[in-house]
Amino acid sequence: MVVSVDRGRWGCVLGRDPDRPVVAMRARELGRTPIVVGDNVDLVGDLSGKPDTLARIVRVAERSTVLRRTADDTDPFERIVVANAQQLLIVVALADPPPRTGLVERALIAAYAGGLEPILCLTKSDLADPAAFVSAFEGLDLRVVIAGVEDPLDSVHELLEGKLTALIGHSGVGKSTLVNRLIPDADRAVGTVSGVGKGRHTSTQSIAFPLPGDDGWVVDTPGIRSFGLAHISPDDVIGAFADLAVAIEDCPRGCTHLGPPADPECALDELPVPHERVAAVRRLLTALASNDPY
Ligand SMILES: Nc1nc2c(ncn2[C@@H]2O[C@H](COP(=O)(O)OP(=O)(O)OP(=O)(O)O)[C@@H](O)[C@H]2O)c(=O)[nH]1
Ligand SMILES: [Mg+2]
Ligand SMILES: [Zn+2]
Repeated sequence: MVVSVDRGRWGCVLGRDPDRPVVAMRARELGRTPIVVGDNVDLVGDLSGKPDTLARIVRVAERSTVLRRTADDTDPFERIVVANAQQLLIVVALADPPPRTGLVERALIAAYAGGLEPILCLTKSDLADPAAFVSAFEGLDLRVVIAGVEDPLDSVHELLEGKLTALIGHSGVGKSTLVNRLIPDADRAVGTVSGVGKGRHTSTQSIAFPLPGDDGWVVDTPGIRSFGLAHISPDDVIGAFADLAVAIEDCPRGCTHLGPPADPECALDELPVPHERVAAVRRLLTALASNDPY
């Protein structure tokens, strides 16, 4: 598995020994195939992991999930943030920087479209109460964990057990702080939040760490400012909700599923399911249609 990427060199682990990653390059025949953290790859060459050795990646296995984003909603170049993660931990500080729903909605959309189960993870619970922010996502059956520095992490450990989970969020929300609490050996640098609402970017690379005591992994990622979704359609989002996905087969061609007045004949308005869920999914579709990546 690829655990790190740095300027044309991939750190790969055979099994779970992160102390001796095999450093590899991409074999020429792979061209510009993206290879990202979480990818399972085939290696040839020197696999000893000794200093100054360089293996070659000759094949990238088919991915079970893909978290993609673009710089903004018109950017044709999508990057893959992480491959094969079962879960996306969307990390939001309850204060400093102040929480905003926009980035969370966009991360949710990317998770649903990419086949990852999203989890909302709230930090800095010592500074503000979570209730108001959490209520913005009612109706999505979204799992929520509170993981401030003063909160016990039992429930987080439970959620992460045996899974590959990527952490994502604005700079300064406490991703690396959380990774260090979960994995003391990770020794991630932790920053200070400078200025109002703007963290400096302390982490500059994505790295996967094995969770001690079970076979799960967490991927710490650099803070993001925006989350472009140029490659995602409303149907990709609705696809994550099985009953809604079946329903929209009855929508007229070109339906954006936002409901009246834009889509007066949207089949989501005919459903017997609780109204909050359709409303919550439509809030995501509105965020997707807004073309505002921030
Ligand atoms: N009060 C309080 N501060 C916290 C909490 N969690 C993290 N911090 C502080 O927030 C600051 C930023 O934390 P980091 O862990 O570096 O944030 P990050 O999300 O990794 O930031 P980037 O690497 O830039 O993306 C540090 O000063 C932490 O000590 C918390 O629960 N409460
Ligand atoms: Mg960090
Ligand atoms: Zn529709």
